[in-house]
Amino acid sequence: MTFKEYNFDGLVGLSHHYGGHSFGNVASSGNAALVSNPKQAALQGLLKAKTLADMGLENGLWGQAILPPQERPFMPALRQLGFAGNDAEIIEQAAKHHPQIFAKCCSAASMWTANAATISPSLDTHNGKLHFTPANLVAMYHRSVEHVVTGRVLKSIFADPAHFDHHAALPQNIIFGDEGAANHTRFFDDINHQGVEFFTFGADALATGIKPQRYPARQTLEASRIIARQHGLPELKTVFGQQNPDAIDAGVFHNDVIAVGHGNFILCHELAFVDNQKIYADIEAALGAKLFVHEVSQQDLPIKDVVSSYLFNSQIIGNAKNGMTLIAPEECTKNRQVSAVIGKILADNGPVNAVKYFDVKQSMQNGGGPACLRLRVLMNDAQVKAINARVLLDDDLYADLVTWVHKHYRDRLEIADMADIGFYHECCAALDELTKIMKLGAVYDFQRR
Ligand code: SUG
Repeated sequence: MTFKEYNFDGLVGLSHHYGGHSFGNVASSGNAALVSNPKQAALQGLLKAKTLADMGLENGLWGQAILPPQERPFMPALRQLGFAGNDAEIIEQAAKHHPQIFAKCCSAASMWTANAATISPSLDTHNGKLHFTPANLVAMYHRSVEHVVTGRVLKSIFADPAHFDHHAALPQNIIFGDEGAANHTRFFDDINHQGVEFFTFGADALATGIKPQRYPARQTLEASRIIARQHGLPELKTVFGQQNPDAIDAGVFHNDVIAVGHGNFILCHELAFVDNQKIYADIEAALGAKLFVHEVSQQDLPIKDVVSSYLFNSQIIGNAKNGMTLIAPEECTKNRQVSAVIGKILADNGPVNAVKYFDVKQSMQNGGGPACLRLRVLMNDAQVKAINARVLLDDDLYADLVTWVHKHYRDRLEIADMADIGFYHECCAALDELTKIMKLGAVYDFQRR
């Protein structure tokens, strides 16, 4: 069986806005209240996905798919918070009297599908099935409401129980804080063989070990352990490592803002982990093969530039044999030190030999780069065939989605605009049409009442 990696990119939702909802996400906090452009955001994301789909079609090395956005304003959350009446009354009360809570219930953050779930390919798991655990995202309220619909969407796409195993999100408690694939990287030497699953956590919530002081440690060791256990990963092929608390306090809220791994390669900053050398050694030992490491020093790239450029939130695609490509945010071209670091990455003897820049500025302004926008799923042909929805991105789906965005999205959105019941109806009409385009079934609450 040959396996191929599919990147599932999140389609940006109609309510994409700058709400300053994420404490510790320096980029998003700094841009709070900026006017957003949801149409441009969705088109930027789709163009990145389509470019990667075309490249993958040409070389046969990877695939590209799309995950849908969620329903916002999110009525089930508003009802749970005590707002009552019909939809218009709920929106009016919430927006008027509790505008901050209302805006959180309008967040389009599900677009960062790296946080949607943790996925273990069938090559690694105890029963030879592909395992999914939606992330509970408990650290931030506006994200903690995502997991039910995320689970529903994943079950709708990956429906066949012969191939796919779905778990519920972990309990909604900070001891079990889980941020999904943003803190999970799979290494492998041969794409068709068992790999090494590497979990990074911000703190051990059950111990008095080192922790960030200023900003929250969103992912806990306990959460990572549960996922490894329920996916049935062999101990010898699983590595746990702690994120450097100083980096979290500097705005590195997820590990994928300071490290990225692919195949037998890791690119990271010297402040990525509590003990970088031990982590490289543990991964290499579990891999049973050489791990190529490119570590960037604080001198070459200070941590504040790590956060402003999002260099480490690049995707890495391709393989060691044919060469890997860095899919980097355009912001990297604006910083001389970052350019010099990229020059060094390309010049060393590691697997990366090309870089391609993408404009995903609308997402970047909320602290989400190219790698945040995608969820990696390694599948064989039988698993791809078992997919139950129209999610694999080809010319036709791309054309349909671009037309759909042009038809439904606004090009200017402020928080106050979402307080209008008309906006909610606009979003529901658009999403209802989207479920038909993508053949998803009734995944949204407004379709199930
Ligand atoms: O969870 N931003 C997201 C960004 C997620 C990036 N994902 C990864 N690194 N994988 C977050 O902080 C901002 C929304 C706002 O503030 O309006 C937000 O949720």
